[in-house]
Amino acid sequence: MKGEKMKGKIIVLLSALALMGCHYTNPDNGPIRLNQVGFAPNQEKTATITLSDEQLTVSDVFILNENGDTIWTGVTAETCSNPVSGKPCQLVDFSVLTEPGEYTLCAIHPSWSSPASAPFIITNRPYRELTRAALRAFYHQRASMATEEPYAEGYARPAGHPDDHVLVHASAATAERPEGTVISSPGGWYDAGDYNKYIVNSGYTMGVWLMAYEMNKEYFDTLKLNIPESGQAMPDMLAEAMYNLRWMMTMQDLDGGVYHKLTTPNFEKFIRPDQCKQQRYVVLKTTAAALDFAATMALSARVYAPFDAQFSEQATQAAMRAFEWALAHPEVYYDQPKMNEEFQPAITTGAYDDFDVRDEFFWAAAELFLLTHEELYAAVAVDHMPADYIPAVWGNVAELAYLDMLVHFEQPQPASMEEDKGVNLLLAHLQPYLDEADTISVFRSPYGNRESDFFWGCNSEGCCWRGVECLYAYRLTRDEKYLINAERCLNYVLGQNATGFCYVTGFGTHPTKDPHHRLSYSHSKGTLPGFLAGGPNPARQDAATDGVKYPKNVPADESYLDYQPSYASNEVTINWNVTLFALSAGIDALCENE
Ligand code: G3I
Ligand code: 9MR
Repeated sequence: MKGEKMKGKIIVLLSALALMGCHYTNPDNGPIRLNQVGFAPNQEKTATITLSDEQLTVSDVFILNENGDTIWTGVTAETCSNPVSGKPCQLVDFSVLTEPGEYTLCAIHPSWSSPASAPFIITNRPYRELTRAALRAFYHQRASMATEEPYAEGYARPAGHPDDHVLVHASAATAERPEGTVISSPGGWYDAGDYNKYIVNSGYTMGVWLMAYEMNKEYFDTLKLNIPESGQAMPDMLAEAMYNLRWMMTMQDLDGGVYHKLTTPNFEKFIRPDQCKQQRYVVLKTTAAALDFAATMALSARVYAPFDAQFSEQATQAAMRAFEWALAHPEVYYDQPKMNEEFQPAITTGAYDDFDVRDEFFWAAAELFLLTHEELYAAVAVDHMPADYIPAVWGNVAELAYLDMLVHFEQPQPASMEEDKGVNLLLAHLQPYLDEADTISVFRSPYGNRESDFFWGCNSEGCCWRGVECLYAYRLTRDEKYLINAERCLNYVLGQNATGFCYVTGFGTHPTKDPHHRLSYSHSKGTLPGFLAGGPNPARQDAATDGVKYPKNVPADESYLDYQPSYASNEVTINWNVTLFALSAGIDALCENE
């Protein structure tokens, strides 16, 4: 009894001491993990406390307001173990807190000197700035032009890669355009941390982009991006995309085929665009490039019709011609090593290789059918309807077709594509992850609970995209659980995760700071804001690179280095940023309508 009393007194004392010191002092990831960007008043709000085997629970949790007053005391859920790492964690649910303001969550634990979370905010528009920055990232990625004030918002840089003197590579030579023919293919976005431009990835990016627009037209119609085209006839986000679409059009050869990429033979050094002098080439026309291009152009023809009829018509023609080329060349795959055996100069940059193009046929045919209602396209779509439901990524685009057909169900559909089928496939795909979020997840997230959740680009291709899928499910069912799980995915990339990083540059208290990004690295002002890092990747394809040293024995969900040379965990890419803003915009738009 005496011992119990003593223990009680010690806890009270510790709590008092800790309270006095309950302010955020940890410059890196403290033990309390939460969304560092903010919450809307009525959202679910949780934090995850990471513990150690020596101390499996915290004694108290409470929340302080800006004045240091305790405005909430709560309890933690029972200690459970992170299903990926086995580490003990406790979840705190403080959803009852709805008053806008800035707060700190404190948890008392004898071995912590500073038991506070990073400060977090509750506000009515939590993700508008994030969405805007994630979209403005694409302005920074623009090739062939300088970024200038007032648009560059502090990150101006000179132009590089005019791409008006691009050579046709031997692999892409035709009678009309023999090897060495000079073509002009300016504009578009740099793909990623590197300066090349790849059609397959661009196509996927445009698909997610334009579908996100259609899901949240009103939101995007009023979102000001401060780009040179702002104030013109179309919404800023469509104007930004147009910069890339116009480049994509230049990648179509006279015969309708589409070059796989526009690239230097080898990756450039970490220098500014204007310092890059390597010759650029357009390389091999592939089936995947033609089909991703066709799908993109068909989708663009629909979306831009109200704003630019001429472009819409041009896009329709380009889509049809690329599709026809693909039908005539159904198996031209991008096999870089094989290509290099045959043609010079050897090309060693990103491959975006894909040896199964059934899903690309499905997507292109579906988009062309939605646009033209011509039976030919319906037949090809039905022929290529996939057996499995696989989340959309650059190399598997079937789900984009499903989702686009689903939200346009008022239009004719290819036979055998009944509404229930598409909806059921999506919901069945999501259910196990939603169950995990409620039961085993220490992050309350439908993402990050399996080893297999961690791979190159998983922050986007896994996490943000799962959130976007949840937004589609919410739209189709209006069942709140899908919206909550979309929000949980966003919480995850914004800080409620195993590393404690907010994986978006320039956001949160512990953001990614040193991405594998030539534009950031070579800029005198440092890292550009609004970019999503690839994320934890236990495959560590970059482990042999100089300086890349992952800590030993870290679990899959912590296999991440905020270090520029780590291209397999810390690169940034257009296809990843598009899922980030599709998710944050979708949630923000719903917060706004509340
Ligand atoms: O498909 C297999 C899967 O079966 C296996 O379980 C898993 C294990 O790691 O690997 C899967 O393949 C991975 C593939 O992506 C599909 O996701 C490869 O290991 C992985 O190496 C590959 O990574 C791609 C990477 O290029 C290397 O090719 C990324 O998805 C892709 O985003 C990335 O793209 C690069 C461009 O080439 C160049 N520009 C930058 C860009 C981003 O890093
Ligand atoms: O910088 C390159 C990055 O954009 C690519 O995604 C990555 C994978 O293709 O490759 C990076 O380049 C590295 C190369 O592959 C290996 N040597 C180190 C390069 C980075 O400095």
